[in-house]
Formats: sequence, C-alpha cells, structure tokens
Amino acid sequence: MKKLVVLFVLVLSFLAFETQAQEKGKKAKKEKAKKEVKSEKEKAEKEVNSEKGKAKKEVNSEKGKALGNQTVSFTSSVQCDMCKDKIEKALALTKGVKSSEVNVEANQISITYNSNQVSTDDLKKVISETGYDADDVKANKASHDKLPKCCRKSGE
Ligand SMILES: [Cu+2]
Repeated sequence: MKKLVVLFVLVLSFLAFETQAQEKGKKAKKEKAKKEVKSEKEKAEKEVNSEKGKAKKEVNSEKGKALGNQTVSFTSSVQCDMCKDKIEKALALTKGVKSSEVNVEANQISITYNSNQVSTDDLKKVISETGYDADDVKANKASHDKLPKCCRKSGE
C-alpha cells in the first residue's frame, strides 16, 4: 500500500513537472511570435518613413523650382583663395542663397539663389559689403580697405 502511494505521488509530481514545462514552452513560443510581429511592424514603419522622406524631398525640390531657384554670375575683384572663402561664407549666411562658387581665375562669382527670397541687387550688396565688386556695384570702400593687402584691388 505504501509503495502504491509513493508511486502515485511520483506520477503526480511527474505530471506536474510536465505541465509546467509545457506551459513554459508555450509562453516562450508566444513571446517569440510577439517579437516577430513587432519587428515586422517596425520594418514596415521604417519603410513607410523612408518612403515619406523620399516623397518629401521630391516635393521640396519641386517647391524649390516652383519658388524660382536661379543662378546668376557676377564679375568681381577676387584676388585669391582668401577672397573666395570670404565671399562664399558671406553668401552662405545670406537668406535665399542655396550655394555659391567663386572662380578666382575667371574673377567670377556664381550664385544659386531663390528669387522669391533674395534679389540680385541684394546679392551684389552682400558682395560689396564684404569688400568686393559685383558687376556694376563697386566694393564698399570701408570694407575693401579693411581687407588684407593681398585681397585688395591693385592700386587702391
Ligand atoms: Cu584675397
């Protein structure tokens, strides 16, 4: 009789152990599935976001065109790379200027700008106030005279 009880207890504890193990396994499976679903969601979200970003960029560049991005070129009194740096920096700080490029050898400043935000007269003024000529607008004298000697127009 005692033996039977012991056997019974053993069987019971074995069953209990088995159920526990099964439960654990189920839980782990569920969690794994959850994780997979989550990562799928994240992936999808990322894709949507990058698509959105792309679309936005396209819209922006379309907008830029619609707003009137233009390129203009002025003849200037640039002498060296220091002048180039100075002018490009001044233009970079000017609202409406998208980009600028100073060609020292050709004495040319070319600027891509948004014509709804800044005018060519404004651009010439910025260059003049930096100490350089821009086509018909001569360099602001005070600014020009403050430039290092190598950057001043010869004879002035
Ligand atoms: Cu210079």
